[in-house]
This record gives sequence, C-alpha cells and structure tokens, in this order.
Amino acid sequence: MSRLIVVSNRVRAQEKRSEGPAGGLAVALSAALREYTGFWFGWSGETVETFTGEIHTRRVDDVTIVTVDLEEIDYQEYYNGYANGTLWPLFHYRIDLTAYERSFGEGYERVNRRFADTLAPLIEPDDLIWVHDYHLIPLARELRRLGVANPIGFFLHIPWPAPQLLTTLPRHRELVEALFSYDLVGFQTDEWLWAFESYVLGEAGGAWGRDGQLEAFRAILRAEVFPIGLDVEEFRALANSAPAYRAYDRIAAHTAFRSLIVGVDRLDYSKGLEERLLGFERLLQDNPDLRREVLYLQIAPPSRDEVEAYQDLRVRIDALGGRINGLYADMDWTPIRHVHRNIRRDELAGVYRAAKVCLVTPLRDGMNLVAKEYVAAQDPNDPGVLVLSRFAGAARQMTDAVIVNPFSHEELSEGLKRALTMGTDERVRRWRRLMDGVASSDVNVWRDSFVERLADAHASQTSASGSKRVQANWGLTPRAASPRKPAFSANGPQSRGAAPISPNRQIPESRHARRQPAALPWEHFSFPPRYG
Ligand code: GDG
Repeated sequence: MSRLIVVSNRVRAQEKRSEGPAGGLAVALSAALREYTGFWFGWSGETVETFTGEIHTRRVDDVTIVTVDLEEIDYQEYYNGYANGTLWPLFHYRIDLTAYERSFGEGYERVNRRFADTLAPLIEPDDLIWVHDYHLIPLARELRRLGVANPIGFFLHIPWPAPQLLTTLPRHRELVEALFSYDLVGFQTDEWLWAFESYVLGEAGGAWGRDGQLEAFRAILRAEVFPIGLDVEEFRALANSAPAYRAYDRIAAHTAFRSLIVGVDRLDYSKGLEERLLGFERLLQDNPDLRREVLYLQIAPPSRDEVEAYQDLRVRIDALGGRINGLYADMDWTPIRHVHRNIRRDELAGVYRAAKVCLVTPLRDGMNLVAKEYVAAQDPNDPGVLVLSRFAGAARQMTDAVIVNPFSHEELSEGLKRALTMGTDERVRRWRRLMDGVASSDVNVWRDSFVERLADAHASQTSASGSKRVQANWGLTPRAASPRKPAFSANGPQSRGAAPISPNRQIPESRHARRQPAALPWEHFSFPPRYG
C-alpha cells in the first residue's frame, strides 16, 4: 500500500504538542502526518559550508521526519530572498515590499533542484507526494525531470495574487508553468483559485479541458479549493488542560471587571497589526465610556527577522502602542499590552477562552487558523466574539463572525464595539454556527479530500495521455483504521482498478472546448445548516 510523503520548506514536527510552534502550516501538517505511514521531508533549518545531500532521519511525536541541510547562500537567496522577500509580499499584494532580484530567483531554482535530487531516491513507486507552499513551486517539475511518475499534489497556504500583480514578477510564466507539472493544485479559497484561473486563461493562453481541468503549457492540471482546518479534537483537549485553565485564571485575575480583546499573530506585515492598533485607538477616541473597560493584549512572536521588511515592523508596532498607551493610560489602567514571545500552545488556548473578543484582521491571509482556534476554545455557554477581516480566507467560511474591513479605522472600531456589547443570546447563536463549521471542515477533511482528489486527478490525467501501464494501488495506508476517513473506504480510490500513469502528461495542441465553470469544490465544504 502507498505511503504519503509530505514536503515543505521547514520540517517542524511538534516535539511536544502542547508547546507547539508558531505557524499555521506546521500545526496543520503535524496533525495530518500523525495519521498516515510515510514521512515529512524538508530543510533541517541548518546550514553547512557545502551542500552534500546527506539526509537526517528521526521520529518526533509519531511522525518520521527526513531533513537535509542547505548552504548559507541557499538560506539567503532562496529562503530570505525569493520565498520571503519576493513571493510572500507579492502574493500578499505588497508589491511595494517585493524584491525583484535575479540572484534570488536563481537560488530558488537551485534549492528546488537540490530538494528533488535528495528526495527522488527515497520515493517508492506507490507513494503519493504532497508538496506545500510557495517555497517549492518548481519541485514537481524537477522531480519529473528525474523520472518521478508518482502522483504529486501542491497546496498553497497563502493567497494567489491577481494577474495584474503576478505579471510584475519577472519570469511569472515559468513559475505558473511549473505548477502544471503537478497533478493537483489546491488553494484555500475560491478567490485565490479564480485569480489563478484568470492568469491561466487570460495571460497564459490556457483553456478549460475535460472535467473542469485546466489546459495550458501543453499539459493538464486540476486546480481546486481545499480550505484548511483545525485539529479540533486536539485543540479542544488543549483548551481543557490544566495549563490552559491556569493561563485562563491568570488572565481573568488581571482583567477583573474588564473585557479582554486578544490578537495572536506572527509578527508579519500581512497581519494588519498597525491598522488594528489604529482601529483600537479609534474605539477609545469615539467611546470614552469604554476606555477603562477594555484591555487589548497582542501576542506577536517575531518571525523572519532577517528579512528587511520585518526588521522595523516591531519598532513601529511598539512605537504606535506606546503612543496610544501614552494618550489614554491611567494610573491603574494601560489599554494595550504587547507580548513578543512564543506562548505555549495550551496556554494560548486558555488566553483565547478568557478573551471576550478576538481580533483577526489581516490585510490579506490565505486562511488564518487563529480565527478557528479562538472559536474552538470558547465556553459554549458564554462564548466570545470573533472580529474577522474580510480579507482573511477564513471570512469565506466564517460568515457569523463580525466581518470588518481592516483598512478602515472606523469600521474596525465599530466592529469592536459591536462585539464588546453583543448580548449572550446572539453570541451563543453565532458561536454555534461558527463551531459547527470549524468542526465539520477540520484538518482531517482537508487532508483526506486533498489526498483523494490527488489520486483521482493523477488517474484521470494519465489515462488521457494514452500511455497505458498497470498502476499501483494509490489508496493510502492509514496508521489505524479510523471511521472518519471516508476517502479511503472500500469504494475509495483504491478500488478504482488499474489506471495508467505517465510522467509526461502533455496534451495535444488543439484545445478542448471552453467549459462552463464547474460547481466549485467549495460547496463540499459549506458549513452545515443552523442549529435547530
Ligand atoms: C500560513 C498562512 C494559513 C501564533 N502565535 C503563537 C502561536 N501561533 C500559532 C497560532 C496558529 C499559527 O501560529 C498561525 O497560523 P495562521 O493560519 O494564523 O498564519 P500563518 O502562520 O501565516 O500560516 C495562513 C496557514 O498557513 C495554514 O494554511 O491559515 O493563512 O499565512 O496556529 O496559534 N502558537 C504558539 N505560541 C504563540 O505565541 N504556541
């Protein structure tokens, strides 16, 4: 039976789940990998003088991880350079912060080749390969060059930019063409999928093919929406742990008779931290009666601090917070508190529960797991209110949050006021619907639906190529039989029978007729109806 190989830039399996790392991808992938045989491959985070391709294997919390070291120049050009200095800002609509340096692009290509060279010998014929995020877009192309014919899928955790922005990137065509070496490409929301489709159709001369697949660059690709979810059981358990209750008690003692507003974000310009502070200032300015009634706690552990655009962010945030505190603080009340360090994940769950309002107001965000964690940590009888930016992917699902435009200080302030003054009945009603959605579209649904569609896309694309070969069984081997994996039931992909595979999925020049847009896969993830 098949194994699942997950590939991402950094491999950060959680040494101890309760002390988990900051970063949505790490959290979601650790949860996904605990369920299957296979391994997680990526960069060790270490640099060496000369790249050797030597792998390090270890087992962390039930997950096998395989890592490789990179050179310092790789770290600078690929990680700090192209990934976080070029693609991250561009894909978050910040062309003003985007670095367009040729050496960065060269480093990016080199590291993707190094990853492919190291990974290819570890791949067995039955394996499914699932590649994650913007660091590794060309990886499938490099693996195909080495003759890897397995199903390879790609999931983008961050937004896909509008074509008008993407075309500012030198060699944007090559980047998109590289995606056509995958069998399946997944996006967090329909908005990012549409942006991708409009580039392929409008800019790359592509067309709709069979079954709603895209055809361009003489290849076929299935592109769909797979909104990432939470490991809800794990998070609810964390929220009920002793450290969570201790954190809750500490916060409750500190905020007696006041309402706590919390924000939890990596220190990143995409998260809208400055706009959030200005919105909070507006709340204090417009509502003198609320002044001594609220406390805003912002947890913002630093990230990517070797990238220039991140270096002065903390200084600006602290200066802004200091200015607002200076204007409004009283002898026994300081409105804003910043914590720039990593809080344990179980304690974080306690903080969420203690907060009457959670402010999740990114300017652009692929999904945002904090929004889902906050909902999962609430007391069902007295839940808090989520204030959510319309520009977070999560807003497409979590429509019962108070939705705001974070660019408008007035709207942020009004949304906050609405959340702070909301009655219990409405809070409970909204929370139930939100919690239903978080529970029914969790990390297991995300993982299983992606893997199932990957096997399916591979089978359908390779049969179209006309190259016949008896195919291995692409059904995965879950570690233990689990009733919540319908994707791998007896009628699942493993019973599909022999399907041909071919590394070369090229299609004839002639384009298929343009199709009507197919029903969005999003529909499969719609939230269930209201509570009765
Ligand atoms: C990318 C996409 C997408 C934060 N501070 C602490 C801490 N965190 C944890 C949160 C949450 C995670 O980090 C942040 O996840 P997000 O989803 O909000 O954001 P990104 O890191 O930017 O993730 C994003 C995600 O990938 C998954 O696809 O949703 O759109 O940008 O889990 O709890 N965790 C701990 N201490 C902290 O101080 N332990």
